[in-house]
Amino acid sequence: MKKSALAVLFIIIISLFMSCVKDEVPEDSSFVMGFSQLGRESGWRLGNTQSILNAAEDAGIDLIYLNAEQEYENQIGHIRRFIANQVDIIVFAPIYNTGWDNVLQEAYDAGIPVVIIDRGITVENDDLYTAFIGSNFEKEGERAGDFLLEYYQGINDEIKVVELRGTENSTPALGRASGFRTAIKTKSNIKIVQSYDGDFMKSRGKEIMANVLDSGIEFDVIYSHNDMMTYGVIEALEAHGIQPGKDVVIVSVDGEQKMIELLLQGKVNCVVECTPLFGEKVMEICKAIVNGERVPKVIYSDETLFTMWDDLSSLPARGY
Ligand code: GYE
Repeated sequence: MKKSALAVLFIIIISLFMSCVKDEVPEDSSFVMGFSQLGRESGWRLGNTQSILNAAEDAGIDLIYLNAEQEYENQIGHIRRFIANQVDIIVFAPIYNTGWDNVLQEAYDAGIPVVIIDRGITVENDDLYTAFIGSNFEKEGERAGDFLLEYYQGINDEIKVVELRGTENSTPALGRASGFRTAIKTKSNIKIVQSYDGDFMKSRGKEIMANVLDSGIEFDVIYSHNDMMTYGVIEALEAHGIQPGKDVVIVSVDGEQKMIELLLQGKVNCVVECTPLFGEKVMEICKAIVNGERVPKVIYSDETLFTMWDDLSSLPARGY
């Protein structure tokens, strides 16, 4: 081969190599963060992803973002890929509570710190992750229950609650179920008569509500673990000529903009806030970890409750 042809070939190979490297490890990096998001199942989730992407960009952190599309196996694969790429830190929102010990041991052995965001995990050795940033789901469940205690104050008839739970074995579903039970235990006439796995999906919310109505089960309250399922519940109730928020008391969790509007319209009675907008916090904590600083193990977001009794006229746009 001629020398000039060889030179051209060399340049092509080098530029191909550079473009591959660029995909995985962006230039000018302060440090590289691998981020595995669990899915796109809700407005909450989209808001959370955007918050992380924006905050990483603002902080000048090089982010490798992967989405698991609701598959646990995908998330395991993401973490292994981040380890192989030797990222500086791994951030992930785990779809389930359990099943992470082995892969996190691999990250630990590779010396890569891991920050858990949004949903928590249970591992045998808590040293396998450095910090958790997200919500206190137990408290959210308690707030939902406390609202009912107030709403039914002085009423001693039996109050029948139908519960729609989030994804099985996810910490928001576990905490929102258990916190709620803790709160309503203090008033013996409020009872959960049915509880269903709605997987945090609008379609499941609608389907479950339609089945409940067809079955003729009596109920006074719907407690739904997230806004998406609640949208489905509302559609099914309205299709049956039942007025949500009036004929049936509705309690939802998340506080998406659309849900606050339904609260203002009187179609929902109470919305427990769960904020997805903690991207800046994640970047701040990850920077500190990469710089070798000590950080708190658990960092909860500040959250509140919106009810039919509140004046929400000056509530700022929710941003999700
Ligand atoms: O409530 C729900 C989303 O993990 C807290 O996941 C999050 C939950 C949120 O699908 O809408």
